Amino acid sequence: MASHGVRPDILARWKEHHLAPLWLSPTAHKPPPPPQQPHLWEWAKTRPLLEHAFSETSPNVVERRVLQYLTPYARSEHEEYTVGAMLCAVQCLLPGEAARPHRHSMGAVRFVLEGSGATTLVNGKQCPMEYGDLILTPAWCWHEHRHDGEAPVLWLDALDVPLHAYLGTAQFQPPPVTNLPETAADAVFATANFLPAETSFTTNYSPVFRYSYADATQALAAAPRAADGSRAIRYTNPITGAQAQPLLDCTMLAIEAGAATTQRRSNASVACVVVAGEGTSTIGGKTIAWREKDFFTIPQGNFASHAAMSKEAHIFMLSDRDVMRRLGVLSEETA
Ligand code: 1HN
Repeated sequence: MASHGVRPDILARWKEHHLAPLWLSPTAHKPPPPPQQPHLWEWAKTRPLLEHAFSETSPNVVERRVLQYLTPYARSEHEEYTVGAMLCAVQCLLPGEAARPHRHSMGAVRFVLEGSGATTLVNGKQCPMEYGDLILTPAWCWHEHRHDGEAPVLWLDALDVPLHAYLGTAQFQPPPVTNLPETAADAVFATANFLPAETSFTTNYSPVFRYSYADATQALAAAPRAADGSRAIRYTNPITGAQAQPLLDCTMLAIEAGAATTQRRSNASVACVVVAGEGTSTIGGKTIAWREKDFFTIPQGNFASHAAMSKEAHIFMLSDRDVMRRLGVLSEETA
């Protein structure tokens, strides 16, 4: 009775006509599978591997010199994602190089990991890229990268690519640049946190494109402590108060030396970059040790808690919780 009484020839005929009995579905009316395990990409191992991409190609040839952080849990090699609804990657730009302007329906954020002197232009507005800075390139904004510095610049890219892939809404436009917003008030203050009082906004994206690490550090120090003693800030759109980049919620967590955060769990997934310090995270019963620039995932459904060792640790976190929230299915709990 392997097929619950259905004769093999009937099953075969159903299959031929693209029909399948729900009672043989591996998922329907069954408990969900256990959560995916976290995955850690240690910078010490990743960094030398990125070096090969420097010599292997250039942005002139391949649009962007990007190595993707791909989940070990993909069901096929065509399924490209890092965790949940996010695709994360490392992009490299060498001194003198430029990556031409383009735009796409996917929203992206950049988080600088190494090097100095590169600039991302978002709708023509210059955003300097220094360690720990967050640069937004909202959906359909033209963006290009330039580097006039002395040493390679590397940054984390995070995009809502997997969601667009699922929805069939992924679109890409190469140059020439068209419909660039002209001296629009939305972009004038792209690199500041202050806006003229009379500014009126016609865009639905953040008028701030660059959030410096210096500003984030200051905001963290001023943020109230949670019950577990940690501090956290959310990168926000100053006009709406909502998260800075729709679908990619960005926060920074500060944990004092020797302290640990309370265990939390969500049906959203999180991608983490260690910006400062070293410590451990216990995620779904697995403990990983991390240090500066390491990258790790907290797949949905796992309890996670983070502990800092010798000095205050800063962890930059990206979450797809806004996707769940907008759909009315977000669930979060503290142990
Ligand atoms: C992309 O357009 C960029 O513009 C970076 O810098 C990473 C990963 C997947 C798809 C498009 C960029 C990307 C990407």
